[in-house]
Amino acid sequence: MALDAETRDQLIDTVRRFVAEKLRPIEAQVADDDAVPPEILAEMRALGLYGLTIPEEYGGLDLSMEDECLVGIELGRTSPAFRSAFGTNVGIGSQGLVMFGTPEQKAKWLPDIASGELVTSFALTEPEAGSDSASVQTRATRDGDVYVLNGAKRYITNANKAGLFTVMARTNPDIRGGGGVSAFLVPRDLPGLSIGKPEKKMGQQGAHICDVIFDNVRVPVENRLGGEGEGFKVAMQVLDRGRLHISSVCIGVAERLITDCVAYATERKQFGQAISSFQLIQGMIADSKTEAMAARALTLESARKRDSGQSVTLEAAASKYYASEMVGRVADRAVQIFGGAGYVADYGIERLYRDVRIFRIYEGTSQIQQVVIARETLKRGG
Ligand code: COS
Repeated sequence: MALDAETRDQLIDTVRRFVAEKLRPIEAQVADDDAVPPEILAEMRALGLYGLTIPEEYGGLDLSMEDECLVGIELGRTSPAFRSAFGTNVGIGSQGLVMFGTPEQKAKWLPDIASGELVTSFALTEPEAGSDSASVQTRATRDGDVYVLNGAKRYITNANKAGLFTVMARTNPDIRGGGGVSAFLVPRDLPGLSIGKPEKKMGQQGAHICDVIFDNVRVPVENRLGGEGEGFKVAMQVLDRGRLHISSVCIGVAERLITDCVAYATERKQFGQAISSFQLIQGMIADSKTEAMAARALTLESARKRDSGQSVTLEAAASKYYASEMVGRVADRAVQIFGGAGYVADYGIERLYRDVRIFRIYEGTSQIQQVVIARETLKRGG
């Protein structure tokens, strides 16, 4: 549901101030500690950030895709690790339940997801099923009124904090592709479910990814999300939405970096003048600005299309492809404009340069987005 313009503007203003006043000052500390302080997580819960996309009847704000992207852009103006703390509740960890859950499933879990009491994770990727996500090998074998889950998931965001996982597992081993896969809502406390240690990563310290291991985990039949064999399509539709959300964060980071570049280039003097007066510096700023504007236009247009009820598989892939590649170029130019200062830790530019690298990989690599864009374009005849 779309907020009225005034409420939407108030929300965006509140998030912008929270980012500027509370999050930006502690970016470096969060990266050093590899943890977001508990009092900041509590403030995020109080602001309603965990429930941005959860329907109002379950305590969320029920943002439209466009409004979610506008908030995502604001959240992008700081270290992406902050957004990640509630990103799975807003996106891939909750949206399968929101889109395909039964009324009973929704009533049981969505209120706690919206409030942030319950953190959710999306468990699709496996050691042998990354881009080829239809080939998941985690098995779910029916045994009376339970499914018995066995297997391992990899690089699962927020797994170490999650109380509920949306797990894609193979219910029919005779069907090799997505048609043999079903989705399940799996509470963390079921016996046999264990979590690996957080991986050491290139960037986004403070956000964690871990393995999730299932050893004869008995999941009640009523926890299946959608019908048997529908799990892959659940995952793909969740990702259509998630890819637009990630695009918006890429835009926010790019806009922040451009602002930082302008401030630095205006103040930094070489050859007796501010480096912003040099046309070669201006050229980099112009390229970054133009590309960030293009990504914003593409993503918001795609979000509005989704809000009007249309399929956005192509548009979400195109937005994610363009916005994630764009922010990589913008971050690279930012390091160049800052020069030596861009390479040392104090200025935070090298940290954002590392942080944005994952955007070209998770929720589908750029190459997978190209595959999706090409397939959809061929299907549509142009
Ligand atoms: N919405 C609804 N249905 C979809 C869909 C979408 N966005 N994408 C695919 N499907 C359906 C297809 O229509 C097809 O249905 P039928 O069997 O009824 O025809 C089925 O799902 C299988 O689709 P497809 O044949 O395209 O599957 P592929 O195995 O070729 O793989 C890609 C599709 C590569 C696009 C998919 O595996 C993918 O997105 N991979 C990347 C996964 C990813 O993002 N991982 C990150 C992990 S989450 S952080």
